[in-house]
Amino acid sequence: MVVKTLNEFIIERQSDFPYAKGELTRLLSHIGVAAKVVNRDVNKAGLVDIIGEAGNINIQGEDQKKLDVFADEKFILSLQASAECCGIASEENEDFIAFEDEIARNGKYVVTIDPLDGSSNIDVNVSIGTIFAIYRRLSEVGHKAEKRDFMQEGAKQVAAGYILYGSSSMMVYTTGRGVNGFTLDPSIGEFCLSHPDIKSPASGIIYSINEGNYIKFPEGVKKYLKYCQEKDEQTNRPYSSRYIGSLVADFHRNLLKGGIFIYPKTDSSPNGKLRLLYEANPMAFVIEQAGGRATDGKGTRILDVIPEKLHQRVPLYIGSRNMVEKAEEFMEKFCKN
Ligand code: AHM
Ligand code: MG
Repeated sequence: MVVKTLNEFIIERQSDFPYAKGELTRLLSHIGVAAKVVNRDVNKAGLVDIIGEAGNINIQGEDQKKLDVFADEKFILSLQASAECCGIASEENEDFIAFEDEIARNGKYVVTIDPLDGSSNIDVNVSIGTIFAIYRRLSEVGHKAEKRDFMQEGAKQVAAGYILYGSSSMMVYTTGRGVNGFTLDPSIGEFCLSHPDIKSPASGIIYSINEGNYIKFPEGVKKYLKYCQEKDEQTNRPYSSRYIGSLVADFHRNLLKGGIFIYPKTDSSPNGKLRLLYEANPMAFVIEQAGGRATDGKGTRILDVIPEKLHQRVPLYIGSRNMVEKAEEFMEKFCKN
């Protein structure tokens, strides 16, 4: 069987964009290379002394693990070396980084990235991931990136995707023309096209939410969960509850099998937990391109939210279209504000 590598596929798809000069192509392939480097270290994390906390607390007030730091560095270096990216905003750093060197300043794109998502799962050998989004810069080419380059609504993304470091590792991405998935073949060290044109099933039988927070959930979410657990043969209920605690892994499973992932606002976190720029927007772009839906649970499309802060959080309802719409119905009915 002839395999198609990520690089071959990216180059082949360049012609989808009539005026493309290969810049986005190069940027995406640099992300693919950094993903392989991070994957190698994720895989040997149990063998060498790179597991454990680095001793820093990141901007979100959470413990930063060593692998987070490693992944952050690798992606930053790789994006800078791509010569197409003038700056990067990472979940792990308080402020965005505007590359100083002249080559990078001529880059037309900026990247937002969660270099290692699901970090609480690193030291227990559970799937983790990387999430990225690419935007065309607003500031002038030749100058340093500015904050406004990163503060664009998700609808402006030109590409987005994720890497899942799981039982096998995968890269899934979109450039706004469908969603494609590539599995890393370790024997040849290449991501190979394994999931062409991924479609999100309109409905599924999986709901994913951290039910430990139940008592703090909005009434609409509590009622929706009850609905998921009730018996109804026509809609295949009760649904199954599946929650890994790594957004990439939970999202990926639901994307392939059909399901809904919810991280709602709670009494203690009025905007939920997940970050708009690094987590919600890229996943929302992917799910919409696969035919699914992503909103804040109150009818606002995630991709239409205008960012006000780099590390802004947003409630996230994402997955199979019919399931997200049903959850929104409950929110509409039981949560008036
Ligand atoms: P992280 O970026 O610090 O890893 O946090 C994000 C993760 C997501 O992957 C996951 O969906 C969520 O946090 C789980 O949160 P919780 O443990 O509150 O359920
Ligand atoms: Mg994260």
